[in-house]
Amino acid sequence: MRIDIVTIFPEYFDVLGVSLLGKARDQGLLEMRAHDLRQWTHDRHRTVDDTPYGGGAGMVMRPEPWGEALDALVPEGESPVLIVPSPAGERFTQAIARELAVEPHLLFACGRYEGIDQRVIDEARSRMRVREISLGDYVLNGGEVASAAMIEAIGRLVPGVIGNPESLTEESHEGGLLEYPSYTKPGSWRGRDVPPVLLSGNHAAIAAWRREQSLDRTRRIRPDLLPD
Ligand code: 6GU
Repeated sequence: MRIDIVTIFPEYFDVLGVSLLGKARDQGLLEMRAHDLRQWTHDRHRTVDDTPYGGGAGMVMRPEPWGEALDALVPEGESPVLIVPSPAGERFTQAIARELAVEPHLLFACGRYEGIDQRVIDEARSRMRVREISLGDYVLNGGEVASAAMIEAIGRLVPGVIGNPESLTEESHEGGLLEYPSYTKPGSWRGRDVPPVLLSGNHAAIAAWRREQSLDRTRRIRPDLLPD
């Protein structure tokens, strides 16, 4: 999978060289590149923003550098998915991560300030699939951290990125419930014992206990995930 990111802060994406995604990049499974939007400016100050038409607080990103960036990064006849992180977008979920994990090419457009001139997104829709996506109901200063989170959620679902694919099926948000609690050695720590059922060797009892824990945790913390 190829992932291009356009941002005025490419250094935010240094994290993509670390840990699992970094290894996947070294192995050639994920080809991730962060591009500085300012390379597509032509004025002395490398301006990317301006005041909003209609007035109001904050600045809006001008369309011209974005148009040139998309022209440069989208090969003729190719249709990547353009992802525009925005608190005004649809809410990001594991289901969306799964949909995007099978795409050969994703392009993240990280806005700053009050966002990107809407014509960039409208024009892009005429030649590629566009998704405006929000991480959740809170406000970040720009799309960079949101993009990094989405890239991690999507990238780890690309075949080969995670060594043991079974570890993907048990986790929170894959089975519709929150994940059960996990324990490792030692069996007793600061007066707290590992639940005895996990030491029983009874696989059916362990599975039943884990399911009950998942259900209980989901009822307490995320009842909205349970069917009515
Ligand atoms: Cl995707 N962008 C920004 N700026 N803020 C957010 C967000 C995205 N998701 C939640 N808050």
